[in-house]
Amino acid sequence: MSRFKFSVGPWNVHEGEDAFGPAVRKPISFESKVKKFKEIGMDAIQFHDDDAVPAMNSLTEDQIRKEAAGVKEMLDSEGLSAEFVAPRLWMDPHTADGGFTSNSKEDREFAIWRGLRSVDIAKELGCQKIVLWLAREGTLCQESKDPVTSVKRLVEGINAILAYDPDIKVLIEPKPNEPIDRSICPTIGHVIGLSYLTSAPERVGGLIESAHVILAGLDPASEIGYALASGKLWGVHLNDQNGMKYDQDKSFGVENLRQAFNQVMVLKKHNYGSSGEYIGLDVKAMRTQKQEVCYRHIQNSLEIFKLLEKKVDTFDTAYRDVCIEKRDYEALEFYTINHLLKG
Ligand code: GLO
Ligand code: MG
Repeated sequence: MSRFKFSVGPWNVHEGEDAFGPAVRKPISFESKVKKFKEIGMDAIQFHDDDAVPAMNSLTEDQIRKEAAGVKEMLDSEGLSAEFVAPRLWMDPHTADGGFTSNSKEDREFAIWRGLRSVDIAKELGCQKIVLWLAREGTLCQESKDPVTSVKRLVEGINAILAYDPDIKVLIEPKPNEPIDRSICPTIGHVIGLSYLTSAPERVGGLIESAHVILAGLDPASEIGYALASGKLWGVHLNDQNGMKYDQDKSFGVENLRQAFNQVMVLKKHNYGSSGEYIGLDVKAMRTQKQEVCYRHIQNSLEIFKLLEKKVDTFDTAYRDVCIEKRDYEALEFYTINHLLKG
């Protein structure tokens, strides 16, 4: 029995469109996704602001809160919690040049408005976490934005969210590129550094996604360890990625099992989850997957995580220590691979 709690977002069951082709599966209603997530074994749902309150730009602040309260009732009736709300600052025409760091003052104000509405929605849904995946905060053309000004603008945006509610926590989800070319916050080190520039560093932390770390050419378990050592790992998006190419969001562990094993190891060993943090899965079904099996990637990721938990439990730490003592890391490496290969 896993001691972890798991979460997923409605965008993880999508219709299969990509940059070069249209949807290949039928849309599924939010309600039926939520029911299915519960059935699969999820404990919480991750939200974009407009997953909870569609077309929110045309609603008043009261209407937004009311709609969010309705979603909370639905979650309660399914026995699910909300993990976080993330303002979707990459879809709207106002965010073509980024949100908090846009060159347009009006568009920066729009981004902050969406950030504050995300706080309102989070409160209604009973959660304290705002995730900022900074999709377009960076440049496509380096000369278009001064890098110092951009960092200051990002800090201003985060400060506005922190000032709006004293209980809210901001989790930055770093990603080095895609859709932006040069991101302001490419890694968790940048996130942690940035947290100390804000008005409430103790309320600014990170959410690490395995694929984003691999896209930065780094190792997920090491990045997770760095954030844990800093007391700043408040969310994870586990998935997998075949090298440094487009963002793939593959099922957890399907590309690099040893790397996945080491992520589970560090999370378990250092008590991730003991303050209520979730194991979030940010996985996408392959485009080839048919309608009737379009949740398979979530089921697989959960199952692989749990199987790897068992591998962590049965990892012979006494033997590891002997190898360390003798400085025989070839032996340790062989043992690890052999352990993973055994049924
Ligand atoms: C994309 C991100 C995205 C975020 C989600 C929550 O690369 O991983 O899926 O995690 O929008 O903000
Ligand atoms: Mg993610």
